[in-house]
Amino acid sequence: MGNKKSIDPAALEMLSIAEAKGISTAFSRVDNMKPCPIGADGACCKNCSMGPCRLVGKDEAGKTGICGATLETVTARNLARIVAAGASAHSDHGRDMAQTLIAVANGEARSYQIKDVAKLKAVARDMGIPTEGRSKEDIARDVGTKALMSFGQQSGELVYVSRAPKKRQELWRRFGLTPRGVDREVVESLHRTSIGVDQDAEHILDQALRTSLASGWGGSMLATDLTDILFGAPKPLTAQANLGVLKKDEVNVVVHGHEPTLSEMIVAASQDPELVEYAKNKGAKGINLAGICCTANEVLMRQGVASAGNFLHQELAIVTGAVDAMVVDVQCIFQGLAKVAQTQHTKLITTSPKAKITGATHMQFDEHHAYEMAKEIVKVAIDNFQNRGEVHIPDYTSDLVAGFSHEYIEYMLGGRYRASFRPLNDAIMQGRILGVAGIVGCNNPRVTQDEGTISIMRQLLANNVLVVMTGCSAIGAGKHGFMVPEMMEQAGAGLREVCEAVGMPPVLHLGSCVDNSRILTVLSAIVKEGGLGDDISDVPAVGIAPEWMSEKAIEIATYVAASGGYVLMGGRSPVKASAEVTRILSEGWEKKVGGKVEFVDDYQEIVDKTIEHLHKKRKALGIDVAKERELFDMEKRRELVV
Ligand code: SF4
Ligand code: MSK
Repeated sequence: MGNKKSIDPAALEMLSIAEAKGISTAFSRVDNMKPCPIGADGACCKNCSMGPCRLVGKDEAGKTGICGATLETVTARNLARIVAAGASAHSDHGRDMAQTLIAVANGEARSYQIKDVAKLKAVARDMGIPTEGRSKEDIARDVGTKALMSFGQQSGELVYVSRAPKKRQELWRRFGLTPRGVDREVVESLHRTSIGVDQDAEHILDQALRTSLASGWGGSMLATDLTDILFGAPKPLTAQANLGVLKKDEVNVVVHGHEPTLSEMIVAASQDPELVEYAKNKGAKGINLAGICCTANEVLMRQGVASAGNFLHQELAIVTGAVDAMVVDVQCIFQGLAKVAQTQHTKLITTSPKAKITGATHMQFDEHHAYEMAKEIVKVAIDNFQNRGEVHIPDYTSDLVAGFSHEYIEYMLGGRYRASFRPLNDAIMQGRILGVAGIVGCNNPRVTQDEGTISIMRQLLANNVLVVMTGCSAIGAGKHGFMVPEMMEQAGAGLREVCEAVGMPPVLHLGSCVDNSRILTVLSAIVKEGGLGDDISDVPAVGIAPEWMSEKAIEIATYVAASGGYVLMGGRSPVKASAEVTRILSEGWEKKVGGKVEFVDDYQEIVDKTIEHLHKKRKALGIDVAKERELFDMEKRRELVV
């Protein structure tokens, strides 16, 4: 890893301005804040006031808490709590979407419509809700209610568990890992990890697996589906990314956070002729909307709204002096934004009833009056345009193609009448595509911004690995120009041939952090299509989060492993203190659930391990020798189906 703060020239340009002006950002604060090595490695317990206990002694006594908790127990408990926090963040997002859908169905949130009726019916079918002869509102009310019930469900199985391959469902049942209810699993994790409850590392980590599944196949998957129902399943569209998307002569509104309910309305408000006229009267040429983090991904995937950048761009966007309002909801929002905003004219506006920031203006969002609220917020930005001081927008933007929902991938591969994953499975079986890698996750100022994402992706493409992306990694790839069809040039010959035939780029943007659930759906569809085993753990696929920082990233990694996937996380391991917990996450989980999580801080090693794993899976499937392309007739196709 390099010593540079970022490989993005726009970030470096803004950082030199921030430095010259003495503006503190995460990039500068990281130099003054050394991580506590005890906490970083998972060896600190502060679960009761007999401690905190720091289990760093050389002998057994030094590795035992006052209550007698061992290093293994403490490290496992810490990880389980990280997973529970991540699962609650994604799932609470899903809960909000369910409540919005019900309000829309009841006619109480008139700013929204049910845009994707086909998806509504597909979800209803999966939930066992009748659709025949019913209005979309009635179906939506039942879907929203059933979704909401998943959170408080006390027993049985979450409804989306049935979407997983049969073998996987049976495995979860066999080990008692099937999630019962979203909230129940999170609460049980917190209970079991409090002082004096669950004190067996493997048993604690089993609950971490179950809690993560409650998000992956529950809260997160619901968030994705319900958002698609309300705002439409994404389809490919072109847009732009990086700080250069801000406009000098227009009112710039930046939306940041995770939830799409307000930002979708802000998209509409920014195009409202009355407000555009108002902006012109104030001396601006128009209203320009851009996003940061996953709110950006939500409106990018569905509306083509430009992304001003990923996680570490949030403060830099304000340093440009061109952001008239930054509107935030929940998750991944630096408290430091308030101080940076004070150095400029920018209005920082918090909107969620769950999140206030000292020093910011709070305009609480209410879905029942969503459009009016969005107009008020945009008006605040317009009124602020004339207060701008010095403006410096770095001249960097890249074009990108986003909007690959799993539905669209199926359509893209098989065509309108025979939507199917068959061509992808065939390409993997023939060896044209070595396998699939999901590169996901955050930025982290402890490593060079975007370096891990880009260097790993570049090598995997050259090795014929199809790359799917979400979250801030996806924005990183977009900023560096990797999400356009021309990037086929970076792909190996086999991958390139497939991409050319299908007409798809070799790097697919699948959406926001909750949309990692789309990766689970794609993997299940690949298994169902046949020829690549009968469980997700058989598919040559790897998940990678090179620059992760959030609890949500650990939770995603855990549900991918629990679903049978191999996950490589960059950076420091939060379980490094315990060799036993490190072993359980790797060998232990691989033996139990077929997937595993490993922390590897060298990018080249991540690439090497990925390629090695894909070959290992191919060998197990008996497809490790490249075959010539063969046109399959129906009889041969039937033989393939297991
Ligand atoms: Fe120490 Fe045990 Fe209390 Fe943790 S729970 S702080 S290990 S005494
Ligand atoms: S926003 S969780 S920094 S990906 Fe989803 Fe980005 Fe990570 Fe937040």
